[in-house]
Amino acid sequence: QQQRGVTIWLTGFSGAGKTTICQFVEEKLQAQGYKVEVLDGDVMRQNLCNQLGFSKEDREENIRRIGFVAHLLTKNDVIVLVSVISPYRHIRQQMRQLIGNFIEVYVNAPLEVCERRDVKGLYKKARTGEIKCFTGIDDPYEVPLHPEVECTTERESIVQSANKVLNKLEELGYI
Ligand code: GGZ
Repeated sequence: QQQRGVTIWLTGFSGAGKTTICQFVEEKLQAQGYKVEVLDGDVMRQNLCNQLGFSKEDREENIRRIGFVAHLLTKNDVIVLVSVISPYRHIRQQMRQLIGNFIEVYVNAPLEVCERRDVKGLYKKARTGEIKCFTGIDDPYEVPLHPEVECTTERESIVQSANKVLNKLEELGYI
């Protein structure tokens, strides 16, 4: 049976666990023989989306470009994992309309937890003002209202979070 394309859109704060969940889901799916592609904001900003900053306009442009690639891949029956903060609800909604086969995953960790983890030291820089417009500190994040999946990463393991995503894929008949 032919694989059907779908985009799994992970949204949440920096440090919430989006990338880690993606990597785990990617490995599981690849091991089962599925074609998978990960589009990670941090990586995309080094190539397709270089020159883009973190103003509202630039974030929207970043999401539009990544969403367009996700759309093309989804049309070609790839399972796409998109990992971007994507703080604006209306753009996420636009991407849902564009892509069609769309699963929104809210990677939910309280700001204080992300800040405590501070894997890359970015929150510290945001607090001292070295980085401006940092999501959650001095820039907005609009919480998803009806995500298909919610991962509360401070209370569940990576395996549990990843399984929620995999179960949803199964439930919707993509795997
Ligand atoms: C938020 C920032 C910022 C600001 C740099 N605000 O956790 P990371 O480090 O590795 O990933 C974050 C990434 C955010 O890029 P996205 O493409 O996901 O953002 S958006 O969807 O809003 O376009 C973070 C780092 O870049 N970073 N400056 N000011 N995150």
